[in-house]
Amino acid sequence: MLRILLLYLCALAAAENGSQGWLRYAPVPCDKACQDALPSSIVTLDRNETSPVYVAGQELQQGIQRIFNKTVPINYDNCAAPSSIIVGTLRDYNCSTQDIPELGEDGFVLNTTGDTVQLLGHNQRGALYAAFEYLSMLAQGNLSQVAYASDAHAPIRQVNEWDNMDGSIERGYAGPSIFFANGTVVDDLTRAREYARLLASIKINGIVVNNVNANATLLEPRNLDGLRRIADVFRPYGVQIGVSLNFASPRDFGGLDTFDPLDPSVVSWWENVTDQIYQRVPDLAGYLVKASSEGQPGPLTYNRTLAEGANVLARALQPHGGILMFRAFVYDNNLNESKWKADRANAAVDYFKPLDGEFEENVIVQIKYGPIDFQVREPASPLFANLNRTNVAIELQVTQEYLGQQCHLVYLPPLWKTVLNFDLRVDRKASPVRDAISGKTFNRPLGGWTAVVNVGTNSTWLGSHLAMSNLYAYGRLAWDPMADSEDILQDWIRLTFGSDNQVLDKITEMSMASWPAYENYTGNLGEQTLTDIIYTHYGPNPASQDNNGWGQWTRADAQGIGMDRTVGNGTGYAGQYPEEVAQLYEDIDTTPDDLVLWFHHVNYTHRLHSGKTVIQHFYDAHYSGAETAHSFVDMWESLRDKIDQERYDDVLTRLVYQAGHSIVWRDAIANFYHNLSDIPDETQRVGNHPWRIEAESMALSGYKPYAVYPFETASNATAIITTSNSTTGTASTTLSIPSGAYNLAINYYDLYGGSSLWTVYRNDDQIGQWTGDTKLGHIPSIYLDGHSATRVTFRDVEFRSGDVLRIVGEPDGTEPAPLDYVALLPGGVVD
Ligand code: GCW
Repeated sequence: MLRILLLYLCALAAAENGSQGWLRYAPVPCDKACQDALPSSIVTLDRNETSPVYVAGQELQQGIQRIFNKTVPINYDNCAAPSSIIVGTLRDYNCSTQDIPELGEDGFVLNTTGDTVQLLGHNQRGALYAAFEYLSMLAQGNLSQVAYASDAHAPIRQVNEWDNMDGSIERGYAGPSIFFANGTVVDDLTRAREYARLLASIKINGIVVNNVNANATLLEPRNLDGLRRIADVFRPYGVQIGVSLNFASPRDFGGLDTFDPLDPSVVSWWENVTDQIYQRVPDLAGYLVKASSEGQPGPLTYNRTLAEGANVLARALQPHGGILMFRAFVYDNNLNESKWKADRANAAVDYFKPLDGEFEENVIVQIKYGPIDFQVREPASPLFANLNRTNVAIELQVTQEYLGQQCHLVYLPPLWKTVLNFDLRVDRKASPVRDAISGKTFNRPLGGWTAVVNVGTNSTWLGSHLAMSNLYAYGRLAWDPMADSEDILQDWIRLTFGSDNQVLDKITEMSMASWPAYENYTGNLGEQTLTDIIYTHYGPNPASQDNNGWGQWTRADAQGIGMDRTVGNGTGYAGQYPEEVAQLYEDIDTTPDDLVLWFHHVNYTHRLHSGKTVIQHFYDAHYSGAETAHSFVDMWESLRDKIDQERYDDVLTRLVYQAGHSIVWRDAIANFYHNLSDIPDETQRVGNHPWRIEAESMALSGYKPYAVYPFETASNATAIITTSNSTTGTASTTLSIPSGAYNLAINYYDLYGGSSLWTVYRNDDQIGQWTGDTKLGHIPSIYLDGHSATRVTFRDVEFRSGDVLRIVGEPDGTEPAPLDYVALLPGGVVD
């Protein structure tokens, strides 16, 4: 019995479900010399069990135990012991007289060169960061001698969670909230604690726990008590919590008849609420507010300025030392596309520039990286160059809202770096965006970083093992934006999958290729992602960009495409940048190809700097992007023997899905613009699929053709569905192909509302079977469209001419076993 139990425990310990993230601390081989070189004790300069320094001691002990199987005792006041690790604040460290460099807030010294390993922080948090950094070295098998001081790029390093009180998460793809359920804070905060640990290990010091589309019931006493519990869980890791507020709370929750920020009753209501929160959470970081945006209430309702609204909250926070993160994401979502000069991208500068200097000192304007909304490519928000008397922070997205919803591998740091490194040329001097957010450009005291993360209860946190590289890299860049994307990635790979060179190379190669590939098979040349902006933000729907008030327009018609954002002839947006940049973008000849459609409206036949026409670039990029996505599957499969089964299988499933969905994207976008422009692909790939058999052209029984909308999300615009919700459908065809082995790809639609069962036969032999219930985490669709379109592939199936291929579909619920086409692909063909 004991043996069985032990075996069971071992299996549990080895479970690779992703819950430890990059803090797995897998064993590292360590010979006698290595063992001898390991420290023999840990000296922790704080005994208080809820202090970050105490936690650092525990982390060191557990980490070394797991990595090297060595038990190292912890002492609390024995700083003289040689061969020990000393962790604490500089103030508490009085064991040596050697010079210690000046450190900034949260900074630390890491020194392994002397008798002792010194992990010393400017504050408690800094000491914990030093401990995690040292452990990260050890976990990567790096026992080298290092001595350096490290300081934060900026004081604000936060994450935002868009968690709702009912436990759902807006734009979350990894299950429900770890914080809230049924209108209140959950009892069990174990996962919250594990999250705090992950965040501290990447030097994140703040978390806003609820959605910016905020629910005022957060302010109910029981929920304020819940916030106290959440703060208690995060505090030992040096992470301060913050909350999103609903600007109409004084009226909608507090019972006042107004939420006018200048009304004295509203002012004192906010002061009172703030006092109540700080009674429970004395170190609350502060508030986050989305006001007068996308239907959220705000000061504009009362003709008050955004600054007047922000300042009321900021002043309520001042006695407590709190900060107000005020979002710049304010725009009119009822714009009129028939007006050539209307432009959503102009909104942030239009609203905020006139208010520069009017915000209280503890306000930080939180600016999305681009002027629209987390698209696959955007120019840097010009607002970073336009606020010289206001603190600013950048808002990034780790959750992949417009970028494949964690069902596509997209390593994001290279995208973020296009913005962080972009030189705004303020006053004709070097002024990269990263300097604006640190406060350097305009000599501001506060500033920094936030990222929308949206972790959920899924054991992998983000719903996908590989997506965690984005969270890890976000923290690393917020500490040091000069760090190299690939170096960060490789640290993450070693910590997550071990140090095998082949593992390192392949995951590096696929991750680094992933954002360019995603851009290639979605929206090119700065025309945004081209996902469905009205519905799921997931699959392709280029038409959804236009003819509505959201202002994410492409202005595509039969002749051309692109937003003219020049000053000379367009919306004037280019003129929001400092002069040198404005000139660069004003002129199509100096505008880089990858943003040409962002700034200019051109004919499809316009020649890019690359020498290609716009339309041919679309076609070529889409074919090449999909091929790259297919190569990820091969790369991953080459690691079959090097990765544990659990993670190997999970990642493979996602990469195979991504490869299939990249074809859906490729064909949808290529067909859409082919249809619109009527310009053929020079190499005749678009609309020409020699290996495909359309489902509607097969012999059907119990199935009927169905015109898919948008048309471009079905091959030949048509699919088949069962004739009723309870009729079994059969589609069959007699093959006339050269005999041989083929990869059999079948495109179907996986709808929300049912789990159909499909079975495929070659003559009477069953080749395979699948159900329509993939739960990969992206927002599902109730329609046959680019979100539900999915591919299943059976590899290396032998077919002979004359064989009958038959697919039987059993509908379920409201899902009528839809099929689009089958493709018999000779090895190496991607289509
Ligand atoms: O991109 C949009 C998202 C909304 C989000 C909004 C915002 C929280 O689709 O879901 O609302 O941005 O950033 O406020």
